Amino acid sequence: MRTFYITTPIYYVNGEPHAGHAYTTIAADVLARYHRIKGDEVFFLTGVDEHGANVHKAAENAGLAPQDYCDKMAPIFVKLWKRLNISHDIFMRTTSDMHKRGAEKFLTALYDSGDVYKGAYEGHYCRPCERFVPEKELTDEKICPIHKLPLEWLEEENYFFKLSKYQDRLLAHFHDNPDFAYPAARRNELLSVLDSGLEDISISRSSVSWGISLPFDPEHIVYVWIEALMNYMTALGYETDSEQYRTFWPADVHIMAKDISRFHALIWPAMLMAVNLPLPKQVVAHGWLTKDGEALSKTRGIVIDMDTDIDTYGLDAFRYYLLREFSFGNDGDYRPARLHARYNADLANDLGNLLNRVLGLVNKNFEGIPAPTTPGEFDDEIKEMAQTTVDKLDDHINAFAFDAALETIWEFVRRINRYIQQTQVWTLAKPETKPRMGTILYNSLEALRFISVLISPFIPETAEKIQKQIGLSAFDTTAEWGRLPVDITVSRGDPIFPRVDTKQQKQTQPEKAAKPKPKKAEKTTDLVSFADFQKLDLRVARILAAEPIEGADRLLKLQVDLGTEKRQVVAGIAEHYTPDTLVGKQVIIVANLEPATIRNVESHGMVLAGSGDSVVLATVETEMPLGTQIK
Ligand code: ME8
Repeated sequence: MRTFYITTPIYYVNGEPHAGHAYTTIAADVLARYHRIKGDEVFFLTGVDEHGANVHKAAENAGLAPQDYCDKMAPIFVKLWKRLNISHDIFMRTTSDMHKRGAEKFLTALYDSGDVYKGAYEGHYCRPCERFVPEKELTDEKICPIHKLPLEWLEEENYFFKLSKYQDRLLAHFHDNPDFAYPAARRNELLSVLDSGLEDISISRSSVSWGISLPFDPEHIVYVWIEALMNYMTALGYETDSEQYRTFWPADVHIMAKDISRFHALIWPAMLMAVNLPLPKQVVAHGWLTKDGEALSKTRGIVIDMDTDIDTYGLDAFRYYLLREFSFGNDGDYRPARLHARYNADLANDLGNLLNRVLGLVNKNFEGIPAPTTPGEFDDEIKEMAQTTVDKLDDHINAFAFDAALETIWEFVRRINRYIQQTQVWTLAKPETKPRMGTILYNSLEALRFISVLISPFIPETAEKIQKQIGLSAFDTTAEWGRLPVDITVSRGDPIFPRVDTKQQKQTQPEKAAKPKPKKAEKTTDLVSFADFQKLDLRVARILAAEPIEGADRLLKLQVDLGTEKRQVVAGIAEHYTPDTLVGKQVIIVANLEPATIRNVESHGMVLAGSGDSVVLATVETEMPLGTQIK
């Protein structure tokens, strides 16, 4: 059996967990769940980093002894992971005995390797990073390049690790394993650090008291970062060389944000090289989650209110939004209005309505799931697409492209909606066409079962609800066509994504971007004649490309295909859609609007969108030929 060991960072307990921590942990959870359904033996680690000066200080501020403080904070993380449906196998704490003993064993081995020496250290120190900032990273202002805070001058007697000695071996490792540090932007950053030369690093602190003593000199406390990295091994039972340790080490994936990839992809591998242990296979770093374009900061009030959004839309919508909206390696700006739009469009409309519709038709026309006796047009295409979706999904997940993975699944969801439409299945209830109706509904239900398997790593509660409504008694994780039994009773089909009251959303989500809407309603009571209405040429078009317009935050320049011609249209939707999410979408265009020049950009037509608390593009329920007229 193949094994898969995945880790998140162990988070500092000097503050409560926030949406940034949630993002990494949910992404790791998706990978763990995906590998489980593929049949791999999975070990998924998350946990907390409890030592060091910052945690000590937070304990003092809280008026608690450090251990008592950690004992109070750790359960807050556990509680959040439970709420977010995280399926970790271990919640690691660095104050545990297992970790302490394992870290001592590792430190002894490191010392015995001959790569540790004692020396004096003086330099510019960043408290939040708990590290000396190397000379070459220093600016004239002497501020931390990560935290942008002033650095302290610190002089200490420290133990050092000969990191510089591993420069060439690390370079060779990067070259032999192009995906070791991932994605490419991170790899290139780390390669340039390597190219500019590594300095030895201090691995102990004599000014810190909250931590683990060096076994070879108990006067010194191990530097919290060096200790924390070892947790990935101590958690498995490295100290006793346990069966679990031998099964799962080396880790397949260490996942984190880009702030800490140097520790994981340079220092940690060098430490492992020194003690002759295998290196983790991949160090993967995603971008920052921001709010209104700014770094999250509790003190500055830049926070993401996860609780409200989960209460309003449900956990799965929150998980879906985080993974679908942002491209994994890049920074992503969190916008409740976009969560709202995704909820309505992708979840409630595309998926929820499909399930409801199919179950409704089965209930109305059959006693339980009908047998697929009468093949016909489109059936083979659907079956093939089910398989290609599985394959494409695998490629995307292996590349950590969660957004593309979900888009691939949703292409299949939309294809099934179109299948229903193309076959006009609801018209086939007459006795002579009923066997064909049964076959189409069987295929649609089997497609929904497939979809539930594929979405289960991302939105596990929804996946289970779907299979339950289809009538399956135990969750079937196998993506093989034709496994759906016939004659079982489907349920009534309560909406899996019920309508969210926008008033409730408005109250709980005071949005910076939300502007009072002009009261158009009174005006629209003026009636127009049918002849006037007919003057409008509304057509289905596809967005081919989208890009921002310099100096116009609300506008996007779109290239659209109307079937017979291509057009450029300016749309005021930039606050609600990022360009990459628009490409490929079918929209409705007012094709005979007078051309206009908006901010020096020509616009030939107008894209229609629902415009209320959020802005959602108007589209057709299932895909239609480009240029189709809307009447
Ligand atoms: O660095 N966007 O702990 P930490 C995305 N204890 N991810 C974010 C984020 C944001 N705005 N903010 C935090 C430590 N994260 C050490 C780790 S591991 C051996 C020791 C996530 O509490 C992201 O995963 O500062 C980032 O790398 C991590 O939290 C930092 O957590």
